Amino acid sequence: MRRVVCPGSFDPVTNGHLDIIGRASRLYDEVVVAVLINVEKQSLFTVDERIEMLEAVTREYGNVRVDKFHGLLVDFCRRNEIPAIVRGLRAVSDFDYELQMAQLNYRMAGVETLFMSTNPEYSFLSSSRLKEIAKYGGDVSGLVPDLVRKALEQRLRG
Ligand code: COD
Repeated sequence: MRRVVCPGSFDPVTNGHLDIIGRASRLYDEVVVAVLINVEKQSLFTVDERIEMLEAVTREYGNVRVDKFHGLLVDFCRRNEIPAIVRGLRAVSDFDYELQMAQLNYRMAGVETLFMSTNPEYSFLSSSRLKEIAKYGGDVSGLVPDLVRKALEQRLRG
């Protein structure tokens, strides 16, 4: 079985993430979306809330599983017998960070990283920008699935 992991924070999942996950699901038998448990970073949604949203919006693909991990991504890959990571590249500014991570992951465990270019429709989109727009009452429809938009409204504006 050809399996790949899409790792990230997904706080919350955006249409940019979904575009990468959906395209990966057409290339692989199984895509494992792995949410990082990072106690040092303050997040808007808990890991379980993020997983619940991801499960709901990826259900239609049929071959996407959502999981969580802490520690090193390569250890998660080893435990789950996953030989490759898929990452989205939005702009040159993503490249340095992504290249270092890809090289470290290969060096540590021989896990490959494949890069997918962003859909131009979402190249400007990140979870942090999205939260800022939502926080100040901007319209995020079209940038996130509807259930995420509602969750953002509830969380940020009560
Ligand atoms: N278009 C296309 N792709 C996008 C878009 C968009 N608009 N927005 C985000 N993406 C892609 C990102 O490029 C990424 O590939 C993925 O979606 C997830 O994005 P984020 O921002 O939620 O995820 P990150 O960057 O916070 O994830 C970082 C990891 C969790 C992968 C990383 O920190 C990690 O592996 N941590 C564990 C410790 C470890 O093993 N470190 C590496 C070796 S030192």
